[in-house]
Amino acid sequence: MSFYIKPKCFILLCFKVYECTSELAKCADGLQCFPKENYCDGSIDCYDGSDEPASDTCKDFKCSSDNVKCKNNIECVHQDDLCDVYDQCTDKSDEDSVCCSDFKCQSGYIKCRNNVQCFPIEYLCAETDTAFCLDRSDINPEFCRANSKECADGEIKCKNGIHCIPPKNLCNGIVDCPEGSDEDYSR
Ligand SMILES: [Ca+2]
Ligand SMILES: [Ca+2]
Ligand SMILES: [Ca+2]
Repeated sequence: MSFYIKPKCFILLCFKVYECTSELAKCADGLQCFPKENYCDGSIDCYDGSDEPASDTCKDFKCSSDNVKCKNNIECVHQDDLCDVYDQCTDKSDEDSVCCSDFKCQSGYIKCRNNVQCFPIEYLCAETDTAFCLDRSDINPEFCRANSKECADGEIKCKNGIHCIPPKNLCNGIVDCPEGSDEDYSR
């Protein structure tokens, strides 16, 4: 008995009977699975393109619970992707500056200084030169200090007034505060 399976045979027999897990849907070719929320999201997931059917079908399609329709009424965009700087809708309506300035960020996100984009609060002055906000306010120390939260119970604020570290990270030989104040012996 041979355990070798010819690729073609494997694809036709095994993939077609392969069930997608609950958060996934089958492409029309019966071979691939794709995340359900990627149906009518404007980018092709299935090799056969069946997750992006003719626009009429997508127009009638109701987005799943965490998703909303783009202005073009064809694509769905996840709520987390609204006002996040990146265009998910091909018509860019998920980043519409008028809608975004009225848009309240969800918990865990804050508005950039431009009041348009939302970004994850942990990105606030994260140790990177790459800004998330188009106005670069998320890496502006003054903006970060104004928006930084109180440290959690038992945590210590870094000298920059922005980041918090647990006490065990103080003088442990590893720089945890971006400006290195946790390893500053003069402190
Ligand atoms: Ca798709
Ligand atoms: Ca977006
Ligand atoms: Ca440290």
